[in-house]
Amino acid sequence: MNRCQELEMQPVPPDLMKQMFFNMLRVRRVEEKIVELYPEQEMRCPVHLCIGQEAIATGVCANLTPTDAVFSGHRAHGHYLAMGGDLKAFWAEMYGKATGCCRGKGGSMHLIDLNAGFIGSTPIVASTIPIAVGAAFAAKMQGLNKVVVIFFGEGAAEEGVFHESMNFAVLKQLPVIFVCENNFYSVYTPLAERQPPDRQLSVLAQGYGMPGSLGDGNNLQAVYTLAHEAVQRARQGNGPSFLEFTTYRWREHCGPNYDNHIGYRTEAEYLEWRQRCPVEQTQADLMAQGILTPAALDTVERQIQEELEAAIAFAKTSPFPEPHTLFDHIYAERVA
Ligand SMILES: Cc1ncc(C[n+]2csc(CCOP(=O)(O)OP(=O)(O)O)c2C)c(N)n1
Repeated sequence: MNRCQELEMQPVPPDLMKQMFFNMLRVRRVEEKIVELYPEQEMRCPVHLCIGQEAIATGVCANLTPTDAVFSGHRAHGHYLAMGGDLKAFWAEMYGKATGCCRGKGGSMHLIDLNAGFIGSTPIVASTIPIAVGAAFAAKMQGLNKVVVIFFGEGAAEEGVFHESMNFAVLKQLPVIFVCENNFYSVYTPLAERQPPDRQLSVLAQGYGMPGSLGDGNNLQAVYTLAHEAVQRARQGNGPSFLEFTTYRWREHCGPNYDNHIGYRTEAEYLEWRQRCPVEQTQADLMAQGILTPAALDTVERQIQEELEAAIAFAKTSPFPEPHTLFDHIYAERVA
């Protein structure tokens, strides 16, 4: 199932590796907390967890700044957090509160933090791809030095608009990076039932006229390295790139539980990927190289827990939106 090409790994500065590891660990702990609290029935929105896939969000976003722009879809928590999305506003949104990043009206699949360059996520599969390309077009027309990244699953590459967007991005040489998180399943349907076995998405992208690479999405360093190249290319005005990363979602498609027992995938396959946990692999590598110490890890784990507790308390004690605001903020207000 792992079809990655061998990548000549560029050295990444140790401090940056450590910082990316901490960010990835934070995404994991946030989602584990969702798993823990979801049964309380206070979060009433569907949740699509990215546990197992965190290295992609973290490694790609480490190359960006808040003046860049990131878009995503239904599995967006990692992307929002990796861009530095506000944690309190995140939790408040999960609880449907007025202090949430969509004023409590969106839930898990509608996350926005403009200050962090996280322009937004929506659950309609592939719907944010043309919006990201439009944002890249606007940035180019305005002469802004902005890179746009769109995260999506391999299922989104089966939508027509994906192909139109790829074509347009090449035609206009836009500063956009298509990041496909290939976790091999679209809900319960495996890739083999949806796409031809000998057609690799990264090669398809090359057919559109942009560089397409395939990397191990569970290897933080590999993700960072491939994304770094693509971001530089976009910043230098050399147009779009396509990055496909293989990975695996551990939990059910939608919800906090495991669903291997229902038969669309095997427990053995899950266990094989579980062995390749991006968090544990990076932690072991950094420890072996002396970049990470047990004491530093303890400190960060404590900081993450404290930050999480404060954010959850904020969310739980925040008010629900007032009923009369239901139809507010549906459309952007005209500025001047
Ligand atoms: C246009 C559209 N079709 C179908 C759905 C239902 N749906 C929600 S998520 C999903 C699977 C998408 O798979 P993929 O893009 O590979 O992302 P993953 O869930 O694996 O992260 C589907 C079919 C939808 N939300 N939008």
